[in-house]
Amino acid sequence: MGEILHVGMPTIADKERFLRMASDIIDRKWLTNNGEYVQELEARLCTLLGVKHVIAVCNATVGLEIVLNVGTPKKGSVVVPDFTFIASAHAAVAAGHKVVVADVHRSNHCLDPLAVEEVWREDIVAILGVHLWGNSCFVDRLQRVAEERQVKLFFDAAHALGATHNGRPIGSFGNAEVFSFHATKIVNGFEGGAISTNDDELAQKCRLARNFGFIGTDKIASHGTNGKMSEVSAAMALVNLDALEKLIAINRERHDQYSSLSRNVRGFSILPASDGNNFHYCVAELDESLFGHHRDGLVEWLWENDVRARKYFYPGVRRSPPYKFELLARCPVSEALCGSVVVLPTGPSLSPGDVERVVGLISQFQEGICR
Ligand code: T4K
Repeated sequence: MGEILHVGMPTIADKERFLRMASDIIDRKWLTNNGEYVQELEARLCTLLGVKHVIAVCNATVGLEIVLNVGTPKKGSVVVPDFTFIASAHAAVAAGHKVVVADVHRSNHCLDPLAVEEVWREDIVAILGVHLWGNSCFVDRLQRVAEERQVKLFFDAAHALGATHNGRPIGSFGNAEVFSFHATKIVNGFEGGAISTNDDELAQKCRLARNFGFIGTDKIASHGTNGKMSEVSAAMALVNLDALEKLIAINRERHDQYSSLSRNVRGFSILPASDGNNFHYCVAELDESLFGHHRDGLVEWLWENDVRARKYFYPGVRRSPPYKFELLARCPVSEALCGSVVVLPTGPSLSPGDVERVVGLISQFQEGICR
């Protein structure tokens, strides 16, 4: 037994600096609603992502809800991948749309443009690609589908801060992209998110929607919600943003170590990260016929040994009760992944010895010397 290892243990890159910033916030008595740190974070992200506008929000789910609401010309259906965190679908519904699920591609677990074509129907108003695990989507092909069908294209980039596609930062593609600063993400702001876009009009609509539709103190220009980011979240995100490159480098080392050690485990392989990945997630696929055991048994064994591996994103969108109306949708790749993926603890809180321990436990389980 050792320390409990989690997927998504929060990183706090510089506690002292964060505490000084928290103290400033208290002294300034400006706690939320477009405060100084929120504005600084937005400016820093504009530079990092190479976009004209960043709108910081309270979390990615609300960020997605805002862009899917104000960024589509009318209500209709939004295509989402079946294999994603449920927030991608929930946001579409919260924005007043219906959900149409499409399958993902084996190579990167991201929305498959061919599957999008297969499920096409007249009422679709937007496609929501998800850069799952920091793997960039098939951006160009999705863009082509969106242009041909004259619908909007958005990206859920909750996993992808610091990742690139063909050398260009994720954040600048489609009509808008949305990041997460949840505690478990590569840049943690306790909670938080950001919308990035080059579209001036959309940016303005998102800013209004983030703050109930208020212009100034009394005038309500549009419908809106409370999507504001607090100053304390922005301060934490700023502190961690400074460590982004270092975090990617450490994640990459852990990823390489998992990949090389797992080569000795039959039927258990680490999903190769796409070019430009931030390596924040370490995702394994288990082939039951070669591994000799079901995925769930392995996850149980790891938990018994204080390794909190996860079955993300089981059971998939269409097998989650609110979306069962989509059960007839054919998603064979997602279906297989829901039964075979294991997400492993990684990040700076793990030592190389911890990675050895995790892979050692997986080997022990396979060899049946676990009970
Ligand atoms: N799109 C995608 C593709 C996403 O993955 C997500 C969120 C979103 C959109 C929406 O983003 P946000 O609205 O959250 O900004 C989590 C998170 O709540 C969620 O943010 C994340 N994706 C999803 C993948 O995981 P849980 O319930 O599985 O994780 P949770 O909170 O139990 O944390 C995982 C482990 O991390 C814990 O077992 C222990 C450790 N942990 C967690 C927290 C919160 C800590 O050590 N300290 C902590 O403070 O949902």
